[in-house]
Amino acid sequence: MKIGIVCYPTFGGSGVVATELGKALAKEGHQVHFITYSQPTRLDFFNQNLFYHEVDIKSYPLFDYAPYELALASKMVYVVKYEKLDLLHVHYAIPHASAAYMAKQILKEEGIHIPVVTTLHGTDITLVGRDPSYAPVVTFSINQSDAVTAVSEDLRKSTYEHFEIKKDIVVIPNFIDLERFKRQKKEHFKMAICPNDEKLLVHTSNFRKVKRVEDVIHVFYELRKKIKAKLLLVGDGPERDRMERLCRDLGTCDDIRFLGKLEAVEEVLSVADLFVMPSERESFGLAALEAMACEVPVLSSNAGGIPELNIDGVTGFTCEVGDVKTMTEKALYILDDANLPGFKRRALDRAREFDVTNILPLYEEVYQRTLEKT
Ligand code: GMT
Repeated sequence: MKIGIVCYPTFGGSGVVATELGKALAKEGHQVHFITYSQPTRLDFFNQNLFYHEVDIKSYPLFDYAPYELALASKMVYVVKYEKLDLLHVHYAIPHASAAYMAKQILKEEGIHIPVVTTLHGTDITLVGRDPSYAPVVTFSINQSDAVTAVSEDLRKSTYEHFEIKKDIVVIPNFIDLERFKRQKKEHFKMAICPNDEKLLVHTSNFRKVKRVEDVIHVFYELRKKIKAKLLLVGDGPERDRMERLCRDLGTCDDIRFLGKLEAVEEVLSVADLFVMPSERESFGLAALEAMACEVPVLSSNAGGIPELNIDGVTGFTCEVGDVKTMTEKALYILDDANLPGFKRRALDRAREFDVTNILPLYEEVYQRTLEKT
C-alpha cells in the first residue's frame, strides 16, 4: 500500500507512535509518506520505502496566525495526487483530521478518492478537543473519517461520552519496538549516578501540568526519608522551572537531575529501578510502556488508559491521582530487594504483549477494510 502519515513531528507520544508505525510499515514493504512541518524526531534511519514531505507554511504580515491547516491540506492534496497514495492516516484529530477532510473534498472534485483513517491519541479528545473552540470541528471530522482508531478502551469510551460520534471506533493500543527498547548493560552509567547503590527513579514527560511532575518530586522526597535514592527527570516543557524551584525548596537538588530532552531514553531506562507516571490524564502512557520494555516497573496514577497497561500489583501499582502517600508506600514496596526482581520480570512480560509485530497487523487490517469499504 502507499500510505500518507500525518502527525506532529515532535517527541510527543502521538508523533512517536505515528513515526514508529510508518517505519514498521515501511519495513513490511509498504510505501510510507510522512507529511508534516518538520522531519519527525524518530524518523532516524534510511529505508527506500520512507518519504518525507514538508508542509510549507507561508507567513504574511496580515496573518497574526499563519493558517497551518490550509497549508497542510494543500500539501496532502499534492502528495496524494502525485505520489498516488491509497490512503491517508492522520494522527491526532486537531487539526489533522479536519485538514484531511478538506483535502479529500478537493481531491473528489478532481475525481480522486482518498480514504482517511484517523487515530485519536488523548489530549485531542480529553483536553484540547473538548474545548468549545474546537469541539464542533473535531466531532465533524471524526464522523467524516472513513475509519477511526483510539489507543485505549478508555479513550474510546471518553470519545463517545464527550462527542456525538456515529462512527465505530476500533481500539489499537500503542506498541513498542523491543529491538530498540531493551535493557542494555550500562553499569558505568548507573555507578556514576548512584555511587552508593541508591535506587534510581525515572520520570520522562513533556512537563505539562497534566503530567503532575510535582507528585514525582514529592514521592521522591518522602521515599528518600526511608531509603537511599536518586531521581532522573527526562524531558522539558512549561512546568520545568516550577519543578526546579520545588526541588530547591525541598532541598532535594543534590539527588535529582534534570536531563532535558533525550534521544536515547532507553539508555536511561536501562539503569532505572522504578518509572513514575502520576498523570492527571493519560490515554495510554507510551512512556510507561517504554520503561516496562526496559524491565522497569511502573508506579502510576490510575488515570485514563494507564490501568490497561500497568497491571496493579503485577507490573507496578496504579494509585489515585495525587495520592502521594500511597504512591510512596507502593514505591517502597516495589523497591524492596525481595520484590523488585519479580516486578521487573513481569513488567517486561507485559511489554512483550505490545510488541510492534503484534500490533502492526491490526493497523493493516483497518487499512484493508477501509480500502475495501470505500
Ligand atoms: O502525553 C502527552 O501530552 C503527549 C500526547 C501526544 O498526543 O503526543 O500523548 C498522548 O498520546 C500518546 C500516544 O498515543 C499516549 O501514549 C499518551 O498517553 C497521550 N497523552 C495523554 O493522553 C495525556
